[in-house]
Amino acid sequence: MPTAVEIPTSIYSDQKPGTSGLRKKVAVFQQTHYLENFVQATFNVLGGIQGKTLTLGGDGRFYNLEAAQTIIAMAVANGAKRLVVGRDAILSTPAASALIRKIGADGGLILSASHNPGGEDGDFGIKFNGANGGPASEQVTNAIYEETKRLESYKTLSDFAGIDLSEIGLTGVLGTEVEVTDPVAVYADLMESLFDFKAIRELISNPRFQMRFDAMHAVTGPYAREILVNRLGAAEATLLHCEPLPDFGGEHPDPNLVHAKDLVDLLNGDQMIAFGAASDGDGDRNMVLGTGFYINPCDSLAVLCANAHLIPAYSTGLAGVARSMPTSRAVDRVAEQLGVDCWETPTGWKFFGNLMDSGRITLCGEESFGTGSSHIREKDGLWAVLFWLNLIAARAQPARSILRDHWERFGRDFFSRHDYEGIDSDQANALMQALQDRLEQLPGQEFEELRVERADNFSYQDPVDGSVSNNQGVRIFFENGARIVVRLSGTGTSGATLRIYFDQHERDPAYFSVYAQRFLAPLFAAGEAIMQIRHFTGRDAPDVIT
Ligand code: VG1
Ligand code: CO
Repeated sequence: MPTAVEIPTSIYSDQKPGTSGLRKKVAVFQQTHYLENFVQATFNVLGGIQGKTLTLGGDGRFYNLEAAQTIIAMAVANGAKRLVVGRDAILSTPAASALIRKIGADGGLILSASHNPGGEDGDFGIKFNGANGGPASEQVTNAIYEETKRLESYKTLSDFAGIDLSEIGLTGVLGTEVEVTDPVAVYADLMESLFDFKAIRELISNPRFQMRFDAMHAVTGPYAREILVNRLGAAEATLLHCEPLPDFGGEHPDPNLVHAKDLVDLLNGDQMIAFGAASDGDGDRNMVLGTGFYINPCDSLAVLCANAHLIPAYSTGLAGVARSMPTSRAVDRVAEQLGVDCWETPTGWKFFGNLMDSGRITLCGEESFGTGSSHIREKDGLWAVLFWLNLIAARAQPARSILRDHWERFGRDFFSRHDYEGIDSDQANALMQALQDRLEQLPGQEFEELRVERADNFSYQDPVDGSVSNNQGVRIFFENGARIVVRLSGTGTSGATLRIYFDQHERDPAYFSVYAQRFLAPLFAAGEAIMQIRHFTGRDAPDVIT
């Protein structure tokens, strides 16, 4: 018979959540009390979870199941009323958000390190989402961090053998109902309510329209099978790497040109495949490809906004739109034409939550392969794929010409992000500090024939709760309209990752087909001249270019 017990603990001083939850190496999470401390701190910040309903699930990576059992025991010992857990402790991030909203839960815990590699030597992560289904705000994550530094004990169960998570069902443990649920159904039903499944089914049944979806051995496999194959009639061959593996097959489950190279090569090599897409570890990111080319996420967001009226769920129009600051300004042009507001927020989905809850925006996105809408409070990989399929069906045009038409209308916003991964933190901080020290002197100066117009360090004030987030990245604007943004990643687990974002608008169709890396080369040179990346990091070239 399980009994609730209180276990004295010692604190860890490194439990500060980053851009999206707490992410650490698996071995760090496996330390005694490490996970428990973070979970108890979260419960405490919520004012306890007595009588509350929570969801629980993750992306299926190594340590997912063990962590889930630990959390179940703690939730019971802390007096939760009801705990709804995805079968096998699986819930993609968007599915968790959908489930929280559907059942009116008080929140949920998501076990994921998203696009970070998994496996015993890989990363693990955990984050808390609130009753709106969205990531906890910065104030809440800061409060959790403060609580982890003063915690003295946590509550768990003794004599608890765990719950059988492999079968759907209901178990009472002390006063808590623990329900194991189908991780896919609520999400798949939601998708079916948003899009024209009939039109997509017809498109997919056309033998000339071939597509591939790459789940990268991560969580979206079962979701893609249910939605694309079972509900939309796609052939089994559509699914690539759709068997989830705890180590994601040893790969990096990040849908970009580098890590989803198999899919990119397929779309480049096989002229018969009209559409390709991939998703990340926890299913909230998407990459979309047409035959022989890739759609930059910033462009994807702009296209979705410009065409939203063609989709059943958005046929009455958009309340407004938003993008993270480093995302290109392509969507701003669409918003202007639609006559709706366009908000610019710091990096990370948590900043979109208040805008959606207050009805200010309907669609939003980030350059990091994240797009979504107010149907949930997370970015949503398969949603974006279905949106594109619905558009291709409604416009009876391939992805490529939809994008081309968009550029003809709005001009093309060339965009690229250069990542320097695993650099020494001191070097990265020195680069950022040197840049900030020079910010005021930059306007008027010329670098590689590009003159700086203004430069600043981005701050955001939330229009709903008034909270201010400072130091969200350095922005350098040039007189020709180009922009460079620089910031350090908040999702890595070793060293620092320097992210540099470049964008420039072009109206002349003669340039639309130029390769982005070539078009932006003068801006890259100006960036090097200003930041001296080579000098500070010793690196000659970025590790990842998108
Ligand atoms: C990165 C992306 C950011 C995204 C975050 C979480 O953060 O740049 O846009 O919201 O990952 O995405 P950072 O701090 O490393 O730049 V995911 O798919 O990990 O939930
Ligand atoms: Co993710």
